[in-house]
Amino acid sequence: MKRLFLAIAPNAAHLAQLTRLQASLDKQGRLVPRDNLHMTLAFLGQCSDDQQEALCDTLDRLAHQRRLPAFEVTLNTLDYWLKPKIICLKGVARDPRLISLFDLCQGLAQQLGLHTSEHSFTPHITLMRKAKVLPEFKAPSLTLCGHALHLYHSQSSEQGVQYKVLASWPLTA
Ligand code: 2AM
Repeated sequence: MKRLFLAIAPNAAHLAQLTRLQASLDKQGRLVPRDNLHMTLAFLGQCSDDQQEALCDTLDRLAHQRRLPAFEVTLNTLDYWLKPKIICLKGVARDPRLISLFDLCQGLAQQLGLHTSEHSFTPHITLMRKAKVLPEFKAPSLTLCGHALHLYHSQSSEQGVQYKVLASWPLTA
């Protein structure tokens, strides 16, 4: 079994902005390493090899049929989420293509009997974990263009959590 999730990776320019933003956060928490910054579309939880294969086959087919839409989303608000104790940069899913991609990922997770989100979708990138308080400054605005969907394997090691990309699919403009 593998702990998997589907997500979008920020490009180099966005990573630079996000790490600058992280540097200005109070050090009361654990910063997410640069290589781990991502925007989750579906946390799938523990997946068997069969579930992973079925998921990848379906996404291969949908990508081939150009049914995975590219999208834009603006993340411009810093928030502190009390329950997971994270600080994230969040936005609102206004682009219908992003909403349909989120619905599609959640639908696939449901069909395969995997974890699905119990919350409405708030696009966000987690910047800090085990955070204590929300910093009081205005966040920069960052507009992400989703051009590829990645399947990540989340692996815990002594060095911390590592995310490995197992497969990627192009999103069609
Ligand atoms: P996050 O995007 O809010 O940080 C990989 O672990 C990703 O899946 C993380 O980015 C995390 O959310 C999300 N995730 C981890 N555990 C989760 C859970 N139990 N429910 C929902 N999402 C989870």
